[in-house]
Amino acid sequence: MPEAVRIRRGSPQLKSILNYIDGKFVCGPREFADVNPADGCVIAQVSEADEGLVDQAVGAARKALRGEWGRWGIRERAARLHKIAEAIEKRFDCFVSAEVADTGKPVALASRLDVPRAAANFRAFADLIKTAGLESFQTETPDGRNALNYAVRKPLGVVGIITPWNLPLLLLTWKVAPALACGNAVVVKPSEETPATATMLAEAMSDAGIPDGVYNVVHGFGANSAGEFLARHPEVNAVTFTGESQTGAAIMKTVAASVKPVSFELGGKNAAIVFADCDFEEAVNGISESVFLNTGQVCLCAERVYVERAMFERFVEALKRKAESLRIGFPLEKTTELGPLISAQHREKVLSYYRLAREEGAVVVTGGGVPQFGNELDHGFYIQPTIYTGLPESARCVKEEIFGPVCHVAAFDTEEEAIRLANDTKYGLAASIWTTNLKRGHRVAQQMNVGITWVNCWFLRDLRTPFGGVGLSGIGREGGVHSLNFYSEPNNICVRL
Ligand code: NAD
Ligand code: 6OH
Repeated sequence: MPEAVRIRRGSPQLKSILNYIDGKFVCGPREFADVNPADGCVIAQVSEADEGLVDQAVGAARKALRGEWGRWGIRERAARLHKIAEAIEKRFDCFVSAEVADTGKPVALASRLDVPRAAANFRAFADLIKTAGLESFQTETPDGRNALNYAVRKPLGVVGIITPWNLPLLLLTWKVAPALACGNAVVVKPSEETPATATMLAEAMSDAGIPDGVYNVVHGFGANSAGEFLARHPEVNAVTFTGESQTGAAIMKTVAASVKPVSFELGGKNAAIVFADCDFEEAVNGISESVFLNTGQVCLCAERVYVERAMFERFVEALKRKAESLRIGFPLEKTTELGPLISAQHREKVLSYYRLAREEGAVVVTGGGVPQFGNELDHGFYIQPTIYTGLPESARCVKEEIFGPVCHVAAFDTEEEAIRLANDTKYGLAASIWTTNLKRGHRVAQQMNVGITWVNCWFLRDLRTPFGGVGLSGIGREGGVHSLNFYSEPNNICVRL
């Protein structure tokens, strides 16, 4: 099998990233550039799939369902999923370097979060599919006899998986693993910004003995490109998507014509509530991580921080010190804590919010601009971690998802007010609550209008738990048995006894 990411002839630095269809790397008719956000250099040319190639990928997936993959039982599939996890770990350093080059995220972060989670995703769903049962009911009939109802899981068929650039391999495998555990074949469309690791995963699939056509990769963009071609393909049985809420709306329109199930993990404008009775240091560190991790490019990041008035100034000062101490730099430097944003275009969007915040009357506590390095990092898409105070709750910067290393901190006086402010959003993905009062922690958590609430922690994940959002933050839940329920169709069998 050819290498997933190849050095292009005549240009030793430039790689070529291809589509992967039916176990082969395939060129499309056009190419686009893959840019390293840390220095703005083109690191690869990516082959874009046209509608014909997307159709071939879907056809390969359909064929795989009719082949040995479709005949394997749960035990065999689960064993192969464990092998995929091992194959990822075998290539750990390659996955880390590719993810760092594509996203600009710090090598320390990719090594501790993205790549280990990719392997963990396969292990978690391999184990779960072996133990997850479905309900059964003994039904009494009017004539005094009985019937037995039980359900079995059937794969959906071909699943289209469309993913974003912020945690590319983590979020892709979060969907591929349960889809394969349930016996589906998949066609994935990774973000055009981060095509490398989805392509490298093809090699891990091959190492693990996953039959050709079960895992296919098509590269390209969204509208009128591979993303849309995949979503509207009549032979795709379901679409699972992670990305912006507006994109979710567009995909929903596209799939409506062929009526398929969708699972959407979308944007957020997440709140954190910090009570004066919190463990101060734990809260400052936790909020700092929840605002700045991955340069604020995690859907779960807090962009609205509500702090009890009694300690507002002390907290803002401590968070400012923390933000100013974050080490911005080369992603491959082990001590780097903050990398660049994903692209020049995304930095322009975040900077437009930095400008808007000032127009809306914000007090700039720290940041608000672009750092200067005096070296090649000045060509990267770096931005300062930024904290604002003083905005009215109606400000666009308090209402709209920015997706950068930025938060607005506001004071509150009562628990009721904090809950009202946190819930005053069209989104509803995640919240965090910081208090040492156990009863208050539970009480407030249960009133959060979101899919995921953390108390005295953030982004602490157990893969068996439901994950998703309410409102503009998504449709449905994935995680644990929720994923199995999305990626399979129950067939209820009623047997007259
Ligand atoms: P995006 O919506 O721009 O793109 C995501 C994917 O959708 C890409 O692969 C893109 O090519 C594709 N796409 C775009 N338009 C399409 C269309 N019309 N039809 C089919 N496919 C299309 O998102 P992004 O900028 O890559 O990621 C950032 C966003 O993702 C943020 O809003 C963030 O909150 C959200 N996100 C949410 C979660 C979650 O779990 N809720 C996780 C990560 C990111
Ligand atoms: C969004 O950017 C992060 C999503 C995280 C997950 O989906 C997960 O499973 O941890």
